[in-house]
Amino acid sequence: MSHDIYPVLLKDTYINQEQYKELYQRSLEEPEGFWKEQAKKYITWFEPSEKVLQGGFDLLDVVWYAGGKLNASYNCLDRHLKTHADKIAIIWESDEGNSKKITYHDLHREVCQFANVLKKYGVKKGDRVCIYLPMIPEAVVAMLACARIGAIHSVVFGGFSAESLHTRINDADCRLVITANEGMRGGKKIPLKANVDTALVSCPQVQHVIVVKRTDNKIDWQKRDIWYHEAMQIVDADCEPEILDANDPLFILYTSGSTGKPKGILHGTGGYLVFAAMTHQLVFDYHPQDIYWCSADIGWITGHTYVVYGPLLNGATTVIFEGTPNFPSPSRFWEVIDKHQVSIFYTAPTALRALRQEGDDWVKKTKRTSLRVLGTVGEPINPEAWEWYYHVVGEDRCAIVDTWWQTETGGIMITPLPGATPLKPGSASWPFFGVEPKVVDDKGKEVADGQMGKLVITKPWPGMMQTIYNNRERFVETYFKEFPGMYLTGDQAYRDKEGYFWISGRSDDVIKVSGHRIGTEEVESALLCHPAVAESAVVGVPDHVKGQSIYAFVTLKTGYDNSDTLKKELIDTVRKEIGAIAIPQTIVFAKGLPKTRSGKIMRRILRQIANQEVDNLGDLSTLSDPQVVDDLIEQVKKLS
Ligand code: 7RM
Repeated sequence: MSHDIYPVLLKDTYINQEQYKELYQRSLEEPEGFWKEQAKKYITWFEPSEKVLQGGFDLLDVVWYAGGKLNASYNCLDRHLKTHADKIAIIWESDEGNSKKITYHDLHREVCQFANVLKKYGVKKGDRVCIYLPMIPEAVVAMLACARIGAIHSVVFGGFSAESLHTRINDADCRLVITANEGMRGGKKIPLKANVDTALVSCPQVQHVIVVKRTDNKIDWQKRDIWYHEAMQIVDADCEPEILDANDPLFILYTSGSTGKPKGILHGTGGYLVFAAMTHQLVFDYHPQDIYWCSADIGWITGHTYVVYGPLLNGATTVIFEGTPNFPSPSRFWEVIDKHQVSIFYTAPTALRALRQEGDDWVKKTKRTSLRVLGTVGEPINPEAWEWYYHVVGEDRCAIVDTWWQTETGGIMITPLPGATPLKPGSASWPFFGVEPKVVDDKGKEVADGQMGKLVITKPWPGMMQTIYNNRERFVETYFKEFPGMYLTGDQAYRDKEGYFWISGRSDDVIKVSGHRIGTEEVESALLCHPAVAESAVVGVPDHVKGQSIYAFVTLKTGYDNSDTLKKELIDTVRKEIGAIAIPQTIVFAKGLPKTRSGKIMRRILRQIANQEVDNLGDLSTLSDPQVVDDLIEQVKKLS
């Protein structure tokens, strides 16, 4: 395995290669001292913690910064006011191409006001608030207002359906929902408020819905609805931040796993914020004069940590982009970069692959001279897309950071640092400070360099989730049961001789479609909602733009025939049950599915069939009906 290595380009960064090695060593050898310093450096505490790290993975009793007192919104806002109240906190770039700038002073004021609105409608410390908003400044205001009063926000991505929203509102027992009348994306309207109304049909605990007016269109109005702009007029602008414990929860964010319904990943306050601020500063080499833009939606963890908390903790100017990469043209990203003089840009490989496909001219007609650091996240980046980012977008002058992390990890775990790490296209490279990843075999034994295995993290880090909301059992079972004492990431990887990690994808039944994390079982359950479907099995197949796409095998109940109409109905069912992001690219109607004699569907075989890798299907003798395999191979061939 030989790979091109690109030397480190940037000078005068916070961390050079020598410093990385030294500090990394220290962070593992002396975690308490190391993380105590970081806590002091990055966060303003009302009271410092008595104990930096308590417990460990053995007993699963990890507690970070026990006894420390702080407030997230105070750290993102108030503490910056003395020195730079007039600095721009948010540059909002709307779908239509308008922009709006909000200073730290103004953002602070709006957050305080909205915190008072929440209080007025009965929201108290520890209550859960659901946020179902487009990418507008009010989304940040809502998150920070919750944090200010100690309420726990649960942001639900605006692309999820009413049904998904309903499940999430109920699982977290949210008391209040914040939405917009409509969202705007790529010139299309999204009926957010109408979805909320549908979702709330059986959520009696939700007494109030606060509605931001994003468009001029009329919507249905319920007795429980309150206009955001009206509510804001009748509250005052003073709201003292609640003094919270480091281990009071900050937010819940739902994410898909290999089984069952989505898990509410619960993050605490102290550890999460220290990790968010530190990674944001060092991974992007963020300096006060930078204009920083992460294109992720706030409905995902990347939006939480690197659109909102990380940058605001560091007093940065963060761009909030409502639009899409190719509307009105594939130049949009690069035009926004020129317009706002963005110096740090963080996006997903899937967006880069889609734009690369449109040709270099869309990039080349823009300047991009402000760019210095370019990041990617969400899925492996193939070397071709990496090279394009490096040469065409960054014109060989920008550092690329391919950052590996998860909803569960809270922040970036494996990544180059701009001034420290020689780059290998396609590798997320070296672990961040305090993070000790290993690659192990099925028994949990570390494998040799160059050998593929399961990626685990062996030591606690401050950004790690606290638990799965209301489901401690599932937390233990999912992440710590297979290899006691280690955190199981669910990813496959190998480490090369120079210590670079190469993460190839999931080793469980989770797929990443355009960087969106989807559990195959969720799609299967959605398909089963259609009366014609007897059984379904869903696998991921490689897609040259989306990374992976969804491939569904379906058997029908007697009395139903396959047809294009039925296919459309199945697609509509998935759209309704989950959202457009989970729609299968291909649906194969099968006579039967390959099963073991005990009735277990053999996904490995289905994956191979979907990928048309059928030369070596392995031992089929354990199948209850080996015949079905030939039929499936036939069907798949016909479709391709
Ligand atoms: C941040 C985020 C997590 C899963 C993770 C991986 C995949 C993310 C990379 C990556 C290879 C990367 N959170 N993943 N980043 N794979 N290289 N740089 O995406 O919870 O939604 O997904 O995403 O499989 O387990 S997530």
